[in-house]
Amino acid sequence: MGVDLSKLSESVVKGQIDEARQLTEAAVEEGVSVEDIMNQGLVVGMETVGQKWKNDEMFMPEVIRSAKAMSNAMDSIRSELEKTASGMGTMVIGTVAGDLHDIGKDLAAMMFEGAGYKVVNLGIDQPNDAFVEAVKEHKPKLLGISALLTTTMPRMGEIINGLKEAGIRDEVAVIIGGAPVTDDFAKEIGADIYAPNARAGVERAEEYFKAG
Ligand code: B12
Repeated sequence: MGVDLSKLSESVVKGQIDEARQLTEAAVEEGVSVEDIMNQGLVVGMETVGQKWKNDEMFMPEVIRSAKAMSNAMDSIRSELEKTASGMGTMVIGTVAGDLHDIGKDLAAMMFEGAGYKVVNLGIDQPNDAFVEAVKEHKPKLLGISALLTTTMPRMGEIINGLKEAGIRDEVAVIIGGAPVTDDFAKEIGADIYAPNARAGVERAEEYFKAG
């Protein structure tokens, strides 16, 4: 009886790609909601991974494996996630030009997807214009920008200026993240929301929209 969702989070922490997917599929079959699968299983697992990484208890290849386990498990509930997705609106997310880091950005994308957003993931090394064009095309509620290098952080401000020049700055909330990014930096460049991690991103976006 009953799939134990803590086993699911454990399989993510351990990077057990097949097991995470099987447990996810079993939970779906038993009628567990995708919200519970995400929030009590997959997300909990990935948060533990984040903590362990910070405490030097896990190494990068293991983190990548865990992220793969989570995204592979999410593939099996994607159609269900998409059903709820329209309710939360669209998010466009990408990593800035000159920056090849995508692990954190993809985690943020997965968390937002899990929270019910339809996510358009532009990928890494995206020129400023690609963000502006994507906002024009997809009309997202939220634009997520990721940068992991101090040398590429300035692109974030440039993208916001690009939105202003295109006359669409007020049509989208801008959320930024990445290890070197801070709250002060977000204020400095005029971003709407800063988040130190993916879960906080979802929460802060929610607070931002609630505050209107
Ligand atoms: C893995 C890694 C790489 C991999 C990237 C693989 C990949 N597919 O992403 C590779 C090997 C390619 C790489 C290359 C380089 N890297 Co590197 N890399 C890292 C490392 C070790 C981990 C980054 C990571 O994935 N962390 C795990 C994830 C989960 O955390 P995260 O990215 O911070 O994301 C979380 C939050 O920041 C947030 N978040 C992130 N983005 C977003 C976006 C939104 C919208 C939201 C809401 C939240 C959010 O949520 C995430 C999850 O909670 C870091 C060290 C570190 N401590 O960060 C260095 C690091 C970022 N790299 C660094 C450097 C210098 C480089 C290189 C220049 C190295 C070199 N000399 O070649 C190149 C540059 C390549 C390039 N042009 O981008 C430096 C940057 C220093 C700086 N301040 O500028 C770091 C800090 C290492 C160091 N201490 O020197 N790197």
